Amino acid sequence: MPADVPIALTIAGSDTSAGAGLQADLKTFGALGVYGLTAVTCVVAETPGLVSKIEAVSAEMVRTQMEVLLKSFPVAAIKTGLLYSGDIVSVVAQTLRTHAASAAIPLVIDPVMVATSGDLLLRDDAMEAYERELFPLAALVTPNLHEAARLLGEPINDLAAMRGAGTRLTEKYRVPMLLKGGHLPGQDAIDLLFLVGQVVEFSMPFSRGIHTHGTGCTYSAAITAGLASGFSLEEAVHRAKKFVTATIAQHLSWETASGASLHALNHSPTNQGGAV
Ligand code: PXL
Repeated sequence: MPADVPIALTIAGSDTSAGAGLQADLKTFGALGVYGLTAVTCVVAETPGLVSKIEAVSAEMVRTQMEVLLKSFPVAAIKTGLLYSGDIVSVVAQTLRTHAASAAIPLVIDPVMVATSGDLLLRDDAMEAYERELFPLAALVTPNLHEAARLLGEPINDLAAMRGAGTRLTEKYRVPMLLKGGHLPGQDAIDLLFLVGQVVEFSMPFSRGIHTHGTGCTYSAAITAGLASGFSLEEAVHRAKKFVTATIAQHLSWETASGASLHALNHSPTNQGGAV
């Protein structure tokens, strides 16, 4: 890689099955020409669809990982994934305020609460810390519809509700929001980017019947890679949407010993939908 390769940092959990979490982030950064750094928040023992056990790293260790990296590397963009607990959310926010705010490094927050499998990943005490301490630092927050519904306290069942919810969330937190409509029924996966006073729609064909473990992580990592590479928020989302669609369309599959089928996103798609 040339010397001026951009650097992105992910602060996230480890997914043993490597389709989501910091493993997805690193693969995505690499595929998009960005050098990835990691600060691990927790370790999740899982296979796609089944979380067996989660164990947190201490909040102090999360702080130390971030500090050594931010003091040494010219980090161009940062993302957060699974932060697990209120203590970790607070420490991440404090450390970013001290070491990243003055450098104006854009922060993408993927407010991971629940896995695609439905398993709860984030502890309840983390919600308040997110809202009070971390969201104000964001260049972008990327909730899926379940997460957006939990933040607003109301269900979001169609595109019209999504538009209303995005407007209210942007007013509530005063930061750009990307609402991901992948869980709505329909032929297309529609996402809405709420910037101050403007809504931009992104739509790509929806691939049904594929286990899409890790799409949220991959999407926000690709946006972060775009920001690290100097693209505007809108352009970074546009390119990331194409990339994530390619990772799903070109997914990998295997058969297990018991005859079940396993799917994984292909984080090195040969055709990135024109994304690079
Ligand atoms: O996809 C959400 C997610 C994020 N981060 C980690 C995970 C998962 C889902 O299982 O394990 C570490």
